[in-house]
Amino acid sequence: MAPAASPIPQRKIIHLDCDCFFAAVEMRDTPALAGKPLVVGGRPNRRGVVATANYEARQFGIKSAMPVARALRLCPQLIVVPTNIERYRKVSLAIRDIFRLYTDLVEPASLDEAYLDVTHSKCCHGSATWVAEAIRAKVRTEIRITISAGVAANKFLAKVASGWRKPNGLTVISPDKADAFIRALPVEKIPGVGRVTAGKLHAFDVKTAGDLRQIPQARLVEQFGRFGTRLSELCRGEDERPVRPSRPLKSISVEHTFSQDLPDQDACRRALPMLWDKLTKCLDRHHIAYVGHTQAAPPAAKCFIKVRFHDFATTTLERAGQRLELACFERLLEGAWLRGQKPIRLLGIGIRLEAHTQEPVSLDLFG
Ligand code: TTP
Ligand code: MG
Repeated sequence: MAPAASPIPQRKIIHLDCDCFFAAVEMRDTPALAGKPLVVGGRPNRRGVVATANYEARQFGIKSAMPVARALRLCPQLIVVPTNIERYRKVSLAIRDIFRLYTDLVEPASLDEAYLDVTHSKCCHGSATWVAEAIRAKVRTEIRITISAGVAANKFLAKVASGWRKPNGLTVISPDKADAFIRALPVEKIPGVGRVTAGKLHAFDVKTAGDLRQIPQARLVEQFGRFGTRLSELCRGEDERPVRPSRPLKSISVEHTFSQDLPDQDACRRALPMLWDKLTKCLDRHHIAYVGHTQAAPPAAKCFIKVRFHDFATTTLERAGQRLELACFERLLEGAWLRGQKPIRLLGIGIRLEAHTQEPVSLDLFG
């Protein structure tokens, strides 16, 4: 019998965004700057613009993309620090390393922000809120800057949530609160709605996402083109975009160490369905097709088995061009068993994701 596809669980997405990122790095590295209004950006006499302003400078109305000369008029005591992008890049990589301690599914969205999918993460007892808090604490102590986070069931809501209590805030939009939250959301808080779009919407007397729901989609498309369709989805809280990891996974595998060694090949064969069940759950999570999961024939895969004998001798056997199904691992088991023919303490099965197969199985992951 073909294995049934597992039901898709409610997703747990975290969006993280550093507070006044470039300025935060500058204040960290030069503590005398902390607490004073500061912008990072081009020089005023060269028509430079503000890359970012710290929160003290924002109180004067200073914002990103504002000419530095104007910022100085708003706040004459403003400190202007030139941009040091290489330094920010290094800090950004160190922060991403922290994110990856909690999940492989990290999609950086810019130098200072990323989406994480922790739906299946076992960290922090499976609580996305606790993962977000753990990451925020680790960034604070190890990187010594603050990062705000939003937790929700999709990327759109998680992003809105991360901006909700900035700086140094955490906002969780639980599924039961999402609808009420969105209804009351001012349209200008919807990512992609800038001043011009907000102005047009206000002219229709549309102030919140709830108001936006009253406008027929066709009307929104007429006004805003493709973005109209998106607006119609977002105001209902719909956003199916997956978190696409930037770092390609090399393999997906599962393994199990048995409390008692498996004595022979038959015992190992009986253990394989349990491992296959675990593996298919991982494949589902990464949108990788396998036999019995989809109508269409899945692409050929490079499958492997790992066997650790009771004396810790370990062997791996792999074969490319395989139909991804339980029987493929049964065949691999025969070959791997013959290499030792002694009791087995650990079995693992998996697939490699390098583009060795005619059609890379990782296609769905990054396509
Ligand atoms: P943002 O995350 O948009 O802003 P921020 O981190 O400075 O402040 P916030 O607390 O509101 O998140 O952008 C990240 C960095 O990208 C920012 O520190 C500087 C840079 N940037 C520019 O260079 N130009 C811009 O117009 C913007 C918006 C950001
Ligand atoms: Mg930021």
